[in-house]
Amino acid sequence: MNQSQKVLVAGTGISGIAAAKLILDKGGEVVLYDGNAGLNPEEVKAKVGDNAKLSLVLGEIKRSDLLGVELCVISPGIPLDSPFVAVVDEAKIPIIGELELAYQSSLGRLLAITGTNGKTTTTALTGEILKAQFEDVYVVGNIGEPYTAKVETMTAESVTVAEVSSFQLETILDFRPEVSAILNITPDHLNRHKTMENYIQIKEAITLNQTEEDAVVLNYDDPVLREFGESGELKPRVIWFSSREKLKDGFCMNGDTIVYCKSGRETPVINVHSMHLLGRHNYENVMAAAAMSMQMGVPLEKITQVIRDFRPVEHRIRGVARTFSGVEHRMEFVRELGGVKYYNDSKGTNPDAAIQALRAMPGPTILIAGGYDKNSEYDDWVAEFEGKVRYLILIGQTRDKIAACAKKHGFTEIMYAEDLPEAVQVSAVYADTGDYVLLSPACASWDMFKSFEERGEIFKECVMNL
Ligand code: UMA
Repeated sequence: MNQSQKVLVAGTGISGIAAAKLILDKGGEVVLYDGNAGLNPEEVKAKVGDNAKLSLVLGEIKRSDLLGVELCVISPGIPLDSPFVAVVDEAKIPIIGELELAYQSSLGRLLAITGTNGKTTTTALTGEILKAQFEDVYVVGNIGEPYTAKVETMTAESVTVAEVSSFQLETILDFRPEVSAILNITPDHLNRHKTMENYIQIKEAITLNQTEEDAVVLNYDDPVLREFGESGELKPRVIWFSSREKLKDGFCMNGDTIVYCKSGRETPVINVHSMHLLGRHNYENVMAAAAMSMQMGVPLEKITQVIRDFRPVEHRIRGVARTFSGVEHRMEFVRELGGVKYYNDSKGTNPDAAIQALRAMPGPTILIAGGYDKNSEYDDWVAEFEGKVRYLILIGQTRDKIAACAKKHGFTEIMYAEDLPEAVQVSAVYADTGDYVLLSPACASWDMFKSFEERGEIFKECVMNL
C-alpha cells in the first residue's frame, strides 16, 4: 500500500483494529467499517486511538462511503459472498486480507502453518523452537495475535511464524512463506467455502507464491496432501512427515520414537513418552514443527530439547493455577468433582477435531456438543460414540441435525439443553464416578457465543461453579 492511501478496513475485531492502526501509522487514511450497527462508535474509535484520518461506518455501507477509497483490507471473518463485498467490488476497489497487508508491510523471514486441525499447537511449538535459535521471533495470525499488530517492530533479522486459516488464505495476493506446512485437510467451514474442492484449493494456496527456494511440509498420511505433494506441480521442496508409514526421507515413527530419516538413515528426534503432548495427532504436530525448524537451520539437539520441555501453558481458573497439555480449550482438563473429570475441548469446532478429543477420553463419556451449522457431516464422529458415549447433550443450531444423525446410527441416549450452563448442570446430574464430561461441540461457536474461547471460558466457569 502507498503511504497516503485511503483504505477501507472491514471488520472491527482484533484484525481490523490492528490493520487500521498500521495504516494510520504509515500515514494513510482509514475508513473503518463494521456490519454490526449496534456497536458503540466511541468505543470502536477508542480501540484505534484518536486520529483525524480515521472515520467510521457502522451497519450498511453506501457507495458514497467509498469515495476516494483505493484499497479494502478485509478481516477473515467476513465472507467474500457478503453484500458488503458486492458493494466494494462494484466500486472496483481491490480487496486484500489483513494477512496480505501484514505480509506486504513486514520484514524478515516467514513460516506459515495451515491445516484443519493442529495448527495452533504446531505454531506455538514451532515458535518456541525458533526462539531457542533466533533473537527476534514473532508468533502471529489465527492463533489470536493479528500479524499486522507486529509488523512495525520487525527487522530484517526477525523470524515470524504465522498460523493461517482458510479464511485468511482466501484473500492473499503475494503472500509467500519461506517454509509452509499443511497439516491435514478434513471437512470444515463448508458453509463458507461451499465445496470440499474449494476448501482444499484454498488451503493449498499457502504454497501459491512459493518458489524452488522455499519448502512445504506435508502430511504423507493425508490422501489429499499426498496427491498434492506427489503431483509434480509444486515448486517448493516437499518435506514429508508420517505417523503411520516408514519414510526414506522425512519425519516418521520407529516404534515410540519420532525419527528423522535422510536417504533411509534414521536419527532419533524424541521418544513420545518424554513429551507432554499426547496422542497421534500431536506426534504429527511435533513432526511438522521439527521439520519446519530444521529447514530453518535449527540443530536437531535444540529441536529435541524444546519439544521435551514444551508444555502446558499455565492459566488460572478462578484464581487456581492449572496446567494442561497443549493449548487452552483443546482437551483441557478443568477439574475433578465426585470422581467425574471435566474436559474443555471448545476448540473441537469440526467433526474431525471432536473425534480426536473423544478418542482421548479414557472412559465412559458424557458428551456436550452442537453449535453453529457449518454444513458438516457428522457420521464419522457419531460412529465413534459406541461403547464410549453414555449420553449426548446437545445445544445450539445443529441440535436436530446431530440428533437425527445419531439416531440413524442407532444412538438414542440424547438430551437437549437450552444453553451451555444447562448442559453442564444436566451432565453433572447424569455423570457417575469414573465418568468423563467432555465439551467437544464438533461445531463452531458463532450461533451462541462470540468465539470458541468464550464458549470454553463459560464452560469452565459453569464447571467450577458446580
Ligand atoms: N463482521 C462484519 N461482517 C460480517 C462478519 C463479521 O462486519 O459479515 C464484523 C463483526 O461484526 C466483527 C468483526 O467483523 O466486529 C470480526 O472480525 P473477524 O471475525 O475477522 O474477527 P477478528 O477478531 O478480527 O479475529 C480474526 C479471526 N477470526 C475469524 O477468522 C473468524 C481469529 O481467528 C484470529 O485469531 C484473529 O483474526 C487474529 O488473526 C479465530 C477463528 O475462529 C480464532 N478462526 C477460525 C478457526 O480457527 O476455525 C478460522
